[in-house]
Amino acid sequence: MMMDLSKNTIALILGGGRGTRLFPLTKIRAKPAVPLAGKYRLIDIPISNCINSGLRRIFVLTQFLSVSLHRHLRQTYRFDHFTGGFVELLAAQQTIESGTDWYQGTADAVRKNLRYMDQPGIEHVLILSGDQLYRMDFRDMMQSHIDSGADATIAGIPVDRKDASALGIMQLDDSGRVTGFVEKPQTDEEIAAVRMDPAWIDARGIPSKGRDCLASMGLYIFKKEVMVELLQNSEHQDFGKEVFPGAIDSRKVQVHLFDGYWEDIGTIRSFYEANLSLAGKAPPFELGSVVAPLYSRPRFLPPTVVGDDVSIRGSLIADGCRIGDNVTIENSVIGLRTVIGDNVSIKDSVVMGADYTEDAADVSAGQIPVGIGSNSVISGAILDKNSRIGTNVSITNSGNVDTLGEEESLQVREGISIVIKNGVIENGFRF
Ligand code: ADQ
Ligand code: ADP
Repeated sequence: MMMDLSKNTIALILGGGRGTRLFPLTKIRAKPAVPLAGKYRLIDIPISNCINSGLRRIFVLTQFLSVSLHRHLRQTYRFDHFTGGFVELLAAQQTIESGTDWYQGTADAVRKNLRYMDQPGIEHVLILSGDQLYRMDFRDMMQSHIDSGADATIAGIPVDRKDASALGIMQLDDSGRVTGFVEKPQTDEEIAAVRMDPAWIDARGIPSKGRDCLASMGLYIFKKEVMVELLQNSEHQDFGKEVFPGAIDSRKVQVHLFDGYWEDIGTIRSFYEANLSLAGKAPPFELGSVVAPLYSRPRFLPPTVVGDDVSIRGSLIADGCRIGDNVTIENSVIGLRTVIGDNVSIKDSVVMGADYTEDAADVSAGQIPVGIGSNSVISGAILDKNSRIGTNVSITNSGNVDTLGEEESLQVREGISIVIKNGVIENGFRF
């Protein structure tokens, strides 16, 4: 019989520290609220995985009491009275016991909210990251956790050595118990100390394909009382840096192997590439899975209207868009309510769309309307929501700039041009 997580498990989604790696997308919103794939938000991924695994008691930990995040959660995840389910936002707050600090790290964020785990019948706590794209049935992970009798179970995925230095790398014994844990090993010696024999991975039914490191996916199941003990009796700030390295000798920490698509989307480049990978043929992650759907806020938008002589290749087009004549869209994501003028070309870009549909009458004289004006060319860019791109604009980063701007409407990070939320780009602007 399938595991039932509905009564004995709580999920805690780590919604993000300051989110500086996703600046400027996170400058005015909490990371979990960042739009993804034209109509979702980052937080929809872990929450959908929870719901599809039968887990409906969900806390989201965030640094900012973000209005847009709160609204999205409130309007989307409404469980009926009989499931006992909830999605609740726990923002870093000042309390007498925990002081005035923001969360100092992942473990500290959980420590400051331990009292919410103290609910009758809760035996396990599932800790998830808020900035990853993957689909997992947490019941399988719970099965491994129960079968091995572990105090804590870490989801692990084989990776190449070149990816190891950005991740927590684990060494395992033959029973799958974690015997070594190094957070983000940088030197060859550090990696050698936790390297696995690819044959070990092959022997467990996962083709290693030469991958000789086992990375922590940042997804953990703890026995609740063990987690409380580990956090209450230490000052550890971070799971990867301190809690696991300190716990593996005295506690039974096991791995749950996973080998599906899994992508960390915590940086501008990985976020951009993950969005575009969803737009292509045979995407690595199926947005439209029937067995494990991806949920988001239901909206009542009209179908997208497309003009004459429009060519759309390898792209996602969300609802409520208005696309003019003679437009070319290639390898791009076009988000909700995007307005595109005539003779526009969009390539390799993530256009997030708009929060509202602007009537012509709403645009005052001289103001640039929301959307992309006629005769503009956009390539290699992220256009955040409600941006106003004028006519005859070219945003192609023709000079291959890597980083630009802090305050301007147009910024560049990791070689990707970004027009910030509500940003305005004047007619005829060229970059
Ligand atoms: P990182 O992703 O580098 O490595 P971290 O920055 O701690 O670790 O973020 C983990 C998750 O927690 C992210 O979703 C992040 O947004 C969130 N987070 C970070 N600080 C937070 C805070 N103060 N309050 C709330 N949420 C916060 C981790 C592990 C590695 C593992 C990778 C896998 O440490 O061992 O390999 O995840 O991606
Ligand atoms: P972001 O995607 O940048 O996080 P938000 O979700 O905060 O953005 O959306 C911002 C816009 O959405 C606001 O300008 C606001 O007018 C509009 N909005 C949508 N729903 C609501 C609502 N229920 N209450 C108030 N404003 C809303």
